[in-house]
Amino acid sequence: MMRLPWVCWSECVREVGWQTLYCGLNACERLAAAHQLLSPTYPSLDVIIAAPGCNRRLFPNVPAAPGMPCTGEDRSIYRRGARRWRKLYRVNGHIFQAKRFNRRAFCAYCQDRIWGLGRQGFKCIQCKLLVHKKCHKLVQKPCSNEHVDPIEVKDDANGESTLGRAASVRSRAEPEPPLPETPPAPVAAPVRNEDLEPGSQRQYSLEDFELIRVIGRGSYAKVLMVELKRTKRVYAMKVIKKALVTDDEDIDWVQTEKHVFETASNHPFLVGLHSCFQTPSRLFFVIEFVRGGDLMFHMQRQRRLPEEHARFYAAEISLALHFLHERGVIYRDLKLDNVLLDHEGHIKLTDYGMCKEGVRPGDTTSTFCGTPNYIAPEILRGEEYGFSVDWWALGVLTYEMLAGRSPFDISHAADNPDQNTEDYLFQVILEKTIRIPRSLSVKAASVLKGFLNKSPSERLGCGEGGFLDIVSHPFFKSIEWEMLEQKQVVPPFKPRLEGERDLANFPPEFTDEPVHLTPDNDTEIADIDQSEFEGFEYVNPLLMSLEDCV
Ligand code: C58
Repeated sequence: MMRLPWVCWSECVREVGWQTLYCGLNACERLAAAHQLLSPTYPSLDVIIAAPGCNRRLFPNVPAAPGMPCTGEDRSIYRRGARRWRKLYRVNGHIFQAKRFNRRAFCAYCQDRIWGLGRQGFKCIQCKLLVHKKCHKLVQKPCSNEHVDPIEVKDDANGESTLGRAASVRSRAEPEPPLPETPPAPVAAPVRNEDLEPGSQRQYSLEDFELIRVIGRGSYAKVLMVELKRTKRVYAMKVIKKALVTDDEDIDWVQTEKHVFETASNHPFLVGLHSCFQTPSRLFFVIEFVRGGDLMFHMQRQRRLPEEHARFYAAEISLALHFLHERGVIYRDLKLDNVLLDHEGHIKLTDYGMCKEGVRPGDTTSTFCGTPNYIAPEILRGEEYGFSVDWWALGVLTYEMLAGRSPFDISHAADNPDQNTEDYLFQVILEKTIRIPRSLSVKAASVLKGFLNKSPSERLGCGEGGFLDIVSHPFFKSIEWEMLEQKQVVPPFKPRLEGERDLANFPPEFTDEPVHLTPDNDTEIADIDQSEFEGFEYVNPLLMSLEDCV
């Protein structure tokens, strides 16, 4: 086989994680394939990669070894902002992109409807042909249009909930078979603490923590309660398998999560970050520990909350959401499970894994994600959306607090297979008029109707007045917003906690889960492009100085 020199590609090809994409090819062939991608006539490749606005530049350079930077290559450019990558599938001249469709989409191959969660359909970015994912390889009709539009990239999610726990998920590409000849990329060597310059940060590693128990799990992450051995302080540790990040079409949401953590560290109602570190197989976010459990757990014991309590939580959550919105972040995953209570009973939002950053007022995005019961109608309709989706979710959550059930409670339909599906839930969210229990006050009914308006432009918090419309809503009349933000308002409920590590408020689901992490698997690690995670390590200087006080 012809040997090609190692080449660094432009910014747009750098981050793609070759090995997951060019299956069955060795490193040189993959480079050749990538090269051919840049001259769009490569016939045998059926999976290619592109970036929005990719301008097809090359680094005309040869690095010392694979994975090393070229002379003059500034790696920091690859980690800027949130960029979404899309995977394209080439069949019969079509270039298909995985997409989520609304209910009016039909497959050009089998004629059936394309609908459901996840990127269940493919659309040709040239001729706009729509097909099922499962049908795309069978398409015989050649593509009629050679023109390629630059397109935005989308990610998806699924899960299910009424007043039960449900995971928020992003769809990911089908895993490719492992490659035989992938040279393992060098893992950035952790800086040994004793080698640090005086005054610089110490880094953390897994050995610094004792793993106490599993407290939560999502589709991407496992969350542990841990103790920092040196100080005996307790933290929550979110563990993400790198293989899940690189298999995905979107490889930079981890970066977004870290940015949001950095933003959040300054707000009383958002969990802050202690540190980040990595092993060859995993990423670790060490998070300040919030001890009072979550609102889901609390609700499961209370059935429904007095209006006074719901008002307090809704108001603190509003301040947290508004803080994120002002900084260009859509939270996108507000649900009972993500609202934690601290030892005094104030709220803190956790899990920034679904956040969208860099959103300016009036900007929109179109990613399909969230947790089904909380997904706003505009997302389901496939429309562009903005901060409005968070106010919708706050409406769902406030309804749950006040009524003790979801506004889209479809549990009565559980026995009917036709009605026990996500499709049915989405249809209910899109079409059903929300019934407010008569037991609620007029003001409570009004605030729920305000947030649960199916039209985002008319929704409470989304009009001209923006956040001020929420602040001045009659339901929140008794709230002193400034005092509230200073944590000067006494919470209506104080979680019962006996000592630092009281487990009484923790969800019982995880009691039997083994707390250890499975040992690293060499073949799995060989497929990970470690350069994706360079610079992930982080230590929060504020929390560090606090620690040094003890
Ligand atoms: C709580 N719902 S991020 C357990 N789950 C989580 N807890 C915390 N952060 C996260 N202090 C989660 C999950 C995330 C993504 C995947 C899904 C689960 C957390 C952060 C800071 C405490 C927890 C319930 C709970 C709350 C408090 C203690 C124990 C359990």
